[in-house]
Amino acid sequence: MEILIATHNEHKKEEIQQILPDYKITSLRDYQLFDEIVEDGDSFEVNAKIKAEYCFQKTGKASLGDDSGLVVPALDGRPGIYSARYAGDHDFKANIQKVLQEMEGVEEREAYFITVLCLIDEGKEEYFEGRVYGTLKREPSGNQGFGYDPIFIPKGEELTFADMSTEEKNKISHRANALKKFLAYLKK
Ligand code: ITT
Repeated sequence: MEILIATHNEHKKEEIQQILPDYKITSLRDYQLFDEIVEDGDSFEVNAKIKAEYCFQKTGKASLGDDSGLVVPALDGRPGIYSARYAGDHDFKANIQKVLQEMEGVEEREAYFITVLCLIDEGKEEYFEGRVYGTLKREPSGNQGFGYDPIFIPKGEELTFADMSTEEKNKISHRANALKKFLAYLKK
């Protein structure tokens, strides 16, 4: 069975494919859809829905939007829904530097990643949320993964997500936790 992910982010597509090996995971690129989707919602839910709706309207296929981000309570929840463009548009290094600068001298280093998935199909709109809690390292470490992975150490671990193999990250990540709920829904 195919699951169409409303994303331009190939890292996400690869992670989702690894987490759901029994499904054929496709993305916007596979449908030659290169428009920028304007994610101007004020929550992860709204943005996930915007992506899924765009995809469903264009293809008529059951579409899954993934809106994710890093939430830092000591920064009043930032970067949050602004994670992709916090300092520069998908400039992972600049975004990490901005978070580290804002966290200078801050002792409370708890943070979490969140993924909200929105499934849109004929007459259907469903949401699935996953989180992973952890702490922020003081300098980046590792070169696996993407985004803020080099500064995020999941609870109970010593390595950052970027120090881990994709397989290890995918066992415990926010995205994996949301996809588990999605799978349970599919199997209902
Ligand atoms: P699409 O909208 O096309 O799916 P995107 O990268 O813009 O791709 P988001 O709007 O969900 O996706 O933005 C998420 C940003 O949050 C992303 O660019 C990363 O900086 C960060 N992020 C999301 N998931 C992450 C993960 O698993 N590890 C590290 N950073 C992540």
